[in-house]
Amino acid sequence: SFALSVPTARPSPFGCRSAALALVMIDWQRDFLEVGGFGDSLGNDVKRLQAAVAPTARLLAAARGAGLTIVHTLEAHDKELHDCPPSKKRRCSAIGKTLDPSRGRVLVRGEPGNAIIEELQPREGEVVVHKPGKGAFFGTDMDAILRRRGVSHLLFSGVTTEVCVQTTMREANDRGYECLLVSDATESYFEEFKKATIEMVVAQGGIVGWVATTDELVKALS
Ligand code: TIU
Repeated sequence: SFALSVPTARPSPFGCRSAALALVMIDWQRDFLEVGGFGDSLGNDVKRLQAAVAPTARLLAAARGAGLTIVHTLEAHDKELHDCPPSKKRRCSAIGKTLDPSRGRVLVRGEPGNAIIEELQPREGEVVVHKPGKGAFFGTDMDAILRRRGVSHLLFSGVTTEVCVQTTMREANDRGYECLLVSDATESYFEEFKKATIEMVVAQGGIVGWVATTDELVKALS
């Protein structure tokens, strides 16, 4: 373990022991990034999310090199949708349906469309958390897994910035974790929502946490 420092993070310097730090990779799944998937079915321009894939791959490589805990999350429901509230199903009617046979059922665990994209595949020994909601702490073992490993500080990458990433970051912040959003390792279908999320995280002295870039993190991790 080593002392990690990001002196140029906003709104103030960020630091911790590397052993206390985890990289949280939120929902890098085909459902959100590919044409024909869930994000597309909601009317979004899914191509926008591609911009964050290469920076995230660099961040992931640096985090692995530094020996950080790596957690991958997936928005995924069980086959019977027992863990999908009727309210969610009513407003996202594609959930559980087969829109494209090659992708299987939408947002259902284990289906081809529910897999993490090729570029960011988890490795053996990394944590994979399936979550029924937008936040990764609701209805999961996320908190227990992190605490058991002595993790107190979290780096966030993923899609989409203002939905699953921000929800999870706020859940973590309320549980006492120190959270940093990696600004170019996250992306949204809405440019203005990503920008607003970044600004609201660091406003008021860091009311939700910190923001820094992949370059700043790679430097701190190497
Ligand atoms: N719709 C949207 O922007 N996002 C989601 O539904 N899930 C995640 O953000 N992962």
